[in-house]
Amino acid sequence: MNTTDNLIPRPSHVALQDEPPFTLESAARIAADKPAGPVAEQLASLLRRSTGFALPIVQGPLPGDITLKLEETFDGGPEAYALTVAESGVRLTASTTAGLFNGVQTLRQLFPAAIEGPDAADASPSDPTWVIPAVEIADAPRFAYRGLMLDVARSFFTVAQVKEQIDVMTQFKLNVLHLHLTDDQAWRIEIHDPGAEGNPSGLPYANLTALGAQGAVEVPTATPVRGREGFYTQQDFLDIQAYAASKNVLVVPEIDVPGHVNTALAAIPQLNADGVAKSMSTTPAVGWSTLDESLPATYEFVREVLTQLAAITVGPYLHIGGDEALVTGHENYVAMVQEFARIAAGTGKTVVGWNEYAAAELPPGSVIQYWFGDLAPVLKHAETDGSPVIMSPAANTYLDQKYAPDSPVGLEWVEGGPFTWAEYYNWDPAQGGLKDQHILGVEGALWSETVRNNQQAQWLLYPRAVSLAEVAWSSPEVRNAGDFRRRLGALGERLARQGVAFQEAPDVEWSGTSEWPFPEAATSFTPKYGTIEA
Ligand code: TNX
Repeated sequence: MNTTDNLIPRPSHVALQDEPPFTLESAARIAADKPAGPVAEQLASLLRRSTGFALPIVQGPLPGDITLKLEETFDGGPEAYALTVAESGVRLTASTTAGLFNGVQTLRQLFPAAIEGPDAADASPSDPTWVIPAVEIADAPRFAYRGLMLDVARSFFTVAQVKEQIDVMTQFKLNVLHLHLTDDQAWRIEIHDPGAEGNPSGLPYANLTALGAQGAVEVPTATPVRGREGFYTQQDFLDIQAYAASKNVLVVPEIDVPGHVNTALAAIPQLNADGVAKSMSTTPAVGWSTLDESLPATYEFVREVLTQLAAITVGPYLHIGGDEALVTGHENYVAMVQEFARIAAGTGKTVVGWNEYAAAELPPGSVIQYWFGDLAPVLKHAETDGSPVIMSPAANTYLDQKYAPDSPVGLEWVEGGPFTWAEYYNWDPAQGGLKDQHILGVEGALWSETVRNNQQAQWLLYPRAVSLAEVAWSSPEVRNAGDFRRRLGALGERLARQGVAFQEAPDVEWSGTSEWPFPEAATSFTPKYGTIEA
């Protein structure tokens, strides 16, 4: 076994060559043309940290260099890459910088685990550490959309924390970060007060964060630990997206309507039929708030918020939620969602919503994110209107669920749980009649009712998000659960060196250990549609 056997996600083609290996020497350089410069710079800074080598970025390669090459004619799809490792040098080819970025993640894993640091002193000087077997790799993703969702509403994550999450997820070629920005407990994105002209009813938009940023969830346990507070300015949101883009990650913002809206009802009195603002709430209960279908202010509000959000969203998608509107009434739900989706599409973005919204008529091309319940309406939209589907079935992708009954954090309402890396590995997104061509991709959601910092989030994410990364990237032909378990074991040392917390799944032989990020008492609580009332 060597590093070519340990790659995660598993590439389409890996052919070990019966030739001498490549050794990265201190005089090596990284050869890259201008457009490949930023990716080359990222590779260089990663390698410099642990090797201590200078690794300058240059134009033409010499023997012993690593070459990054953009070739328009290279085919295999926009994210594909080819990697050749030989004694004479390393050559990475792709048609886009996204392809190069993906290849760099593979190259990173081909180096010995010591490449992850923490520093050069750590490497044994007697052993020529930076050796890679000669290998030919050709690789491309099964699905274009490989996402994680972070619920920054129930408990806030700062800009720095979000960037740190991006750093970790991208080594597994995950390329979408969905931010759940609003919910019953809090509102996390700045919305400016528009001038009088754009605000016929005088709605106090700035109050959404003035009041709503101080909100957070509080789970009713023996020693409740309140969620974190905070919000993103519009500039913060742009900053997150710029950072994400540099790592091949697209950000998808979500404003959850018409349910999960108590914060909006508390901040903007006009959204209530009686004109009286609701109180803020910390309950983790779901499905108890709704916008009012009959109020013109409802549509004014949604239009203004989505218009401002669209203006600061770099990517093509706007997520409008649509989940768990349990007190809305079906007809009102359908009427509102149809209008909200139309408004969102009117901003020029592609609309995304949780699968309940498939009950409505949607603008052409709208994306459906399946999480729970009947897949049939989703399939119907996919087949008749070509709606792309994001697969997030709770029992295979929900990263907020416990690993085991004694997990110190996590929820456990999803049937079939608790869930380990295996349940999130052993499933196929193409199910219930859906075929690969209907599926945009896969996303794992980290709801944050029980999570209070990045390390705790990482512990719930890893290794399960790694399972999802392979499900989303690798073709079924190269996937194998037993082999994946072995590769997870080898990954342990890398995660440990990166300082990433992970659950030491008891059925995996881990090559490194995780920190235990739970100084505080367990925040265990069970119900969802059960005993906690608003
Ligand atoms: C369901 S999944 C929700 C969230 C909760 C989550 C807890 C979905 C679209 N909605 O509001 O946080 O369960 O697991």
